[in-house]
Amino acid sequence: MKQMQGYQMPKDFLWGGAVAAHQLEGAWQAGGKGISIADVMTGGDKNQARVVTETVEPGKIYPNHWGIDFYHQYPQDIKLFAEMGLNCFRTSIAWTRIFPNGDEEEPNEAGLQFYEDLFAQCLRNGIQPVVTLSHFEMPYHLVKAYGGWQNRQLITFFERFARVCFERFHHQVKYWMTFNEINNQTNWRDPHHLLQNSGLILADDENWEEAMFQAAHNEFVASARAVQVAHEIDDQLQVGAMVAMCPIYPLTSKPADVLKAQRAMQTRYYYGDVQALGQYPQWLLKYWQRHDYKIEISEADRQTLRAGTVDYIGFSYYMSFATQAGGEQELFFDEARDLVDNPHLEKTDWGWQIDPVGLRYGMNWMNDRWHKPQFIVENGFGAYDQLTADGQVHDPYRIDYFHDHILQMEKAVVEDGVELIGYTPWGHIDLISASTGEMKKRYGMIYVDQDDHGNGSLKRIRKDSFYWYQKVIASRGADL
Ligand code: BGP
Repeated sequence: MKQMQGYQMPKDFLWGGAVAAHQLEGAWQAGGKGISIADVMTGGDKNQARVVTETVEPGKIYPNHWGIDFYHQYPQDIKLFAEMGLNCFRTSIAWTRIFPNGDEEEPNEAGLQFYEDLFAQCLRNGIQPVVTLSHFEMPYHLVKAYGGWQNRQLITFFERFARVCFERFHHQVKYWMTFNEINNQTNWRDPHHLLQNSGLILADDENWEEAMFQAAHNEFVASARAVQVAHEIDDQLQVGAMVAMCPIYPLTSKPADVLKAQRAMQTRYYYGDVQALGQYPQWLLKYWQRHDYKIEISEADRQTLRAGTVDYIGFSYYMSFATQAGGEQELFFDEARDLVDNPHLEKTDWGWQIDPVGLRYGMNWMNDRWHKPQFIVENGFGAYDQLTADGQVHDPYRIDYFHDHILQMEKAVVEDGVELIGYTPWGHIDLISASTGEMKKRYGMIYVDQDDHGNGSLKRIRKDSFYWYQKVIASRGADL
């Protein structure tokens, strides 16, 4: 295993773990919860997009229905997180626990109570909750009855949801994020991802790009309203964006490759431009013009975007990509997905290219561009873990991954001066994979005994990485 002395992070640095409600809570119908988009997505296979069903159909597998039963087991789980040394815990609030259909006037008290109790348990254990409002789990009713985020009415519904959460939890939760990986909508046009990110179900002849731009715009306005509302309620609240940071490098130094990589970065990160800088970049306005896209943006929207810029940039970091120019085709959105393997990098079993230096690169890139504090709210290594005969899980590969990434993170902070609020590795307790619906794609430092079909004792077992991270946190990042 690697050993290298890291830098010590400041005393108030947040060391945590990150999850999302639908990937671990289970109890999909408890306490008056409504049906979310995650509830109608079946389990998938490795690297296969998940299937969205019209309703919950008997005989199909819906792994989000059971998660890892965190809904019932959280009191003990939080204690285990405290034993690990976490001082923060990122989770999301399932919108459907608070507004089961999304468009009600009044919230569901049982849902609010659940989160109040969960956050209280965190605080009792010295753990500060960090909350994402919408993490791939919007009410399915808003998809079916309103067409998802293409519809401006959702701005009102989301604002109401955000207000209720800020009012109820502002004494317990300081750091918030609005939409998880908001920029992931650019990358995918398959039904699973369009639904997961923006609640879009499109007919074959609909222009996905135009729909995606409108949906993203409405989310930007909703997010900016949420920032404003949070600050009205409590000026201590910090509301962040959440972008998926996957740097895209030019495969070679050929100018055409470099230009293509630059444009791929522009397409992926214009979301951050809007949320951090309060306006759309020029190249995108030109792009809409050329394609004759009519995106409904009012003057009031523009003002809202300017007034509701985020307080910090939350981001996930798993991998980087490379790209190369080909032919004369127009660059940008479709081509932003036109990615090639980087011959200098290795991959996980799911094909994600492992690039610790890319984390430092991405942090510097965002710092130069958006000038906001940052918060690494996801980073991790999905792997097949083995429960061995000694009843343990030995995961040196995960320790190596974290070692290398945390070291680069520390360099970005100490050597490059990036302001970083904290670090919450993804799925520090095993949970359901968002992209595949599998349980066997494990990220945790805590093993959960359960298979892809929901069979297992649900017993929690500390992996080797648990003890390693415990030691890292105890030394504030110096002992890697
Ligand atoms: C991010 C999501 C998470 C999470 C993670 C790992 O995109 O915000 O919800 O699941 O990636 O991805 P996966 O579970 O598909 O391996």
